[in-house]
Amino acid sequence: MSIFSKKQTKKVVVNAENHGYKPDVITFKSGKPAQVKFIPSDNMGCMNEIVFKDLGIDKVLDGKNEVVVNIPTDKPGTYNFACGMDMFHGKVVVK
Ligand SMILES: [Cu+2]
Repeated sequence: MSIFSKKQTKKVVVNAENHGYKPDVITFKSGKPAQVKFIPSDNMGCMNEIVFKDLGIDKVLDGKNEVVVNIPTDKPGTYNFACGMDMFHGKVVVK
């Protein structure tokens, strides 16, 4: 087992008819690689884009494939994310 197997992975379901992101707050411990997997649903609505403004990330959610976003964990911090229209919100907290 290498240190890389210790990656932290958390899933977020994207559903425009169910208040957006579930869960909408995700926490990670600092110092270990971390990723958020966005899981599409049947009700993507306008949520077909995921934007982490602070990280310069803007990805397409096509409603079919999971989308992985890597989160920097070198220091504690909070990274907000939103749909492309900035209507639905969530945040990733690195503690
Ligand atoms: Cu939207």
